[in-house]
Amino acid sequence: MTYDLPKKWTWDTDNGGRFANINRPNSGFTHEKKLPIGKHPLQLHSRATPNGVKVTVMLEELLAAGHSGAEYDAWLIDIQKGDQFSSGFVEINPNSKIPALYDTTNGSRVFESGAILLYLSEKFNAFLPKNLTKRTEALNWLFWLQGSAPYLGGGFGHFYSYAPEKLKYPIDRFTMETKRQLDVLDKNLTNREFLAGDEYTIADIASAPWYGALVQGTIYNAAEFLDVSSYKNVNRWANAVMSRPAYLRGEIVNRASGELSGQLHERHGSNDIDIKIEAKIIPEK
Ligand SMILES: N[C@@H](CCC(=O)N[C@@H](CS)C(=O)NCC(=O)O)C(=O)O
Repeated sequence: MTYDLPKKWTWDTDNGGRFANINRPNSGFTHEKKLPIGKHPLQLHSRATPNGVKVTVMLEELLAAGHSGAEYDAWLIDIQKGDQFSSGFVEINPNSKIPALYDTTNGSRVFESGAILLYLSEKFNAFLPKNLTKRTEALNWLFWLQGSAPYLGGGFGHFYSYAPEKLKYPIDRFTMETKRQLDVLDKNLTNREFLAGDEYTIADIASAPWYGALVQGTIYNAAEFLDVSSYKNVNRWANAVMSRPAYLRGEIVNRASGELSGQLHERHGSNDIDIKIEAKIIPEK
């Protein structure tokens, strides 16, 4: 199918795509609504998509490492309903995308998941090496992830899973790029336990919900199509990172889809997650 380009593009509000109801060609808030504020130092407004999971895993890792200042309230932003366009959310993220964080201890707003991971690692001095060369290697992979994942999610995932029609050109283009990225990761992990070396860092926390979930078949249902089992090192790394207790805790926070019993819309204390874990309702990996 070809597209007869008009001279000037106009917004077709009824393009049939899965996100047609929330996509718009402009920014800013659509309705007045303040964000709630809970009792903990950190207020997270998010949803358990791969970008959201990065942050809840980081917060659970910090708590597991004894940083009690990382206690947080996690509020659900229902992006399908347009919660990201409230005046309160736009105040902390003018880009209207989850995740966004508000730090009540100093009034900082933090948006962009990579910036949130960096902010938290600097605030708590954790999951980022102090040595400049090692720190830079971790940041190399963090920035690599932030630049690469949109080709996986917005490119491959969108055209393979969500677009109203299966179109060969974009699927081939983004499949090629996704496989190239998996190969980059696989080669990097040949002689390394983690992405930046022998230390677990925010680069791993950022990447597992995307490329780890991809090879484990939990996003886009594309394991066979992409032949994910051939990326042996990525599989080994994903299994190690994604079986960490903090990962298993973080990945259910702000979850509002899938099995009803596995959903945890809001988190206001560790007990909210404990109950889910004890009931063993987190799906087996
Ligand atoms: N670069 C951003 C991407 C965030 C993003 O794309 N969030 C998606 C969910 S994964 C979202 O909020 N979508 C809602 C929308 O597009 O209106 C980040 O890393 O934080």
